[in-house]
Amino acid sequence: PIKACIFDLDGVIVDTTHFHYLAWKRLTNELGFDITEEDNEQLKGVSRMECLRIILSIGGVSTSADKLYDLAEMKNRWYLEHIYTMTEQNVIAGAVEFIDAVQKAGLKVAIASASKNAGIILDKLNLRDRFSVLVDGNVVNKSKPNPEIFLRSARELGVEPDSCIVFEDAISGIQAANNAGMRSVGIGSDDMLKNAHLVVPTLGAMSLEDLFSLENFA
Ligand code: G16
Ligand code: MG
Repeated sequence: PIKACIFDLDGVIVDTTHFHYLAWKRLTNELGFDITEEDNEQLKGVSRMECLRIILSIGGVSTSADKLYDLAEMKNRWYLEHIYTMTEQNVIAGAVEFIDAVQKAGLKVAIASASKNAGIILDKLNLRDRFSVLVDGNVVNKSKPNPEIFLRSARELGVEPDSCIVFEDAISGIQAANNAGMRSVGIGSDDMLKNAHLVVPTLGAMSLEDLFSLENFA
């Protein structure tokens, strides 16, 4: 039976994806090249340093280890400028309502985010208290598709991986959930997230009936 739901943060509950994109774009422009929305798809769910490596390889730029940290730090400062402007308007429509319904149905809920800023974002939007478990980029260092972040969430929730449902917008996140032996719900487009057990356009489109229909997947 399904006992818990594990939610990714960026792109599932809050619309920070565009803020990450703007900050990375600013960094690439600073370095003399550019990235597109399409490049940004590869950056979803991937840790900050891993994103930086991907971006530098797109631009054909190589740099020293010291400089890497400076660049990542600079991107993060620009990203946080956007984060501080966020209001409840940036919470994706219907997300909180669905999470509340899941809790009322007696299931546990956790956040599993690759972001080191997950706590800041949850606090800013007054969402932190809703989740009994938060596993983020400060405690996990293996990037999705490694299943570590979801396995750790299940452990902290006190449930078995096969009784968890993961909600993810990133290709790497769906793979990580599947690698953890969990059922996955893709948030976004069907053709992008083909490996998910179910795909819905947003969390707001998800019903408890859809959720419990996942029981039927072994
Ligand atoms: C998020 C984003 C990624 C971002 C990562 C690290 O993961 O999807 O694009 O690179 O966090 O973020 P930060 O630089 O804030 O530590 P998730 O797992 O929440 O989608
Ligand atoms: Mg995400």
